[in-house]
Amino acid sequence: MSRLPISEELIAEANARAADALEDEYASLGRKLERSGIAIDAIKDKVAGFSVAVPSWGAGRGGTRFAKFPIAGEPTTIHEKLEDCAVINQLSRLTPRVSPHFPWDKVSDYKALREEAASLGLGFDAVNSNTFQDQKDQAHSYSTGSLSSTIEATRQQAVEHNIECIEIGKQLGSTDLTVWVGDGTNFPGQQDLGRSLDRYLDAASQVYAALPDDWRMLLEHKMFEPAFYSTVISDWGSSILAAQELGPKAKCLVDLGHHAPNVNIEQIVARLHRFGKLGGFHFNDSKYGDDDLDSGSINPHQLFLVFNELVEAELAPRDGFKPSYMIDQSHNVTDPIESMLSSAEAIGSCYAKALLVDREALHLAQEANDTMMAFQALRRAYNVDVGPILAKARVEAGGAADVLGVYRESRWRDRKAQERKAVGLGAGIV
Ligand SMILES: [Mn+2]
Repeated sequence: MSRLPISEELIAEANARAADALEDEYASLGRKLERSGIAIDAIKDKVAGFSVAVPSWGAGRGGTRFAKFPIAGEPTTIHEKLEDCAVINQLSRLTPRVSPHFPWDKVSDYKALREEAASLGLGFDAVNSNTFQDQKDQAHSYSTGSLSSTIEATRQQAVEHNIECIEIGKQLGSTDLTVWVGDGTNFPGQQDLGRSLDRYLDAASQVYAALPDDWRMLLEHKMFEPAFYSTVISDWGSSILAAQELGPKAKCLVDLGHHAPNVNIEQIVARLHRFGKLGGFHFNDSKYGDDDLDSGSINPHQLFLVFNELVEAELAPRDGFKPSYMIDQSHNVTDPIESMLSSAEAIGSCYAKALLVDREALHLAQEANDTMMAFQALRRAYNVDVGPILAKARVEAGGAADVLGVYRESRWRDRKAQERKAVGLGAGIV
């Protein structure tokens, strides 16, 4: 039985107040797009079919490496996190899946957890393993590495943890295992750069061997942090080489914030797709070397250019192109629900804008080396305010025209502050 968290009457009343303005703006945009030969309803239907997963850990207030500042009513258990994720999806209708992280989200009964999620209108996305921090009562420390550790027993422990994540994921209905390791070094000479990769590949192949036929292993690279001199899977080059060596079920996952500053990430997307290795995407934004700001908050144009490549990939799929999209952010100064509502809107908007690109005009200009017209084909789409398309798709699916307005009106966080136990002043999770 469905038990969606926000009152449906509240949403309906707010949508009724916004209906005239939305119809007017949607009709006006429809006429504008019609003049370019674009049917607005077709774009709206594509947007309605688009979704991005939210991470269970994103529902809580994150932190920097130094501290976190909890807010009243923050979720502390996977059950409370699911409730908050259900709010995001109920209002936005863009985030129907949650990506869990183990052992953070461990429970005794995963069948029950799957049913609980389903009753909130949610499913589960990729499962994430965690070998970048030690857990209580853990036999071997990951302080000097996990899948690439020089210590065989530590590598074995990391392999077994990943296989346990697959077993949990099978019960939750997941079909992807995302593997990011914090393995790396802080000093030149600390580890042999070649042999550490050998050890990683050997251990990762044992995880790969445990994948069910319909599963994928998504390798997430990160240039630095927590290791600051070298990381084992540092860039898309290391990632695709590892994925190619592991086999067809191994794909690369691109996190927008895990590159050197100013790297051309849209080109990486195109490259990985060219070789059938683009498996997933983590959305966030960054200004310096960070990777946790809200999607589209700093550089929405880059997000659009990434989606331009993803839409190109959709139109020319290779090797069963089925990217797993997830928001991966840390919310330090906002209500996490509000950040993810805003981020889902930013991500959906860039997808919609990429759909508006006149591909024929773009490709013709590219072939003719007409640089300005090729650029203008992108610029025209980027400049369109697609807000009414997203709002219309949301409202038709039962979501809210004004997601943040209805969320605030619901007083969800205030109400949860009365019910939930307070969060401690823990260390930050990056
Ligand atoms: Mn990530």
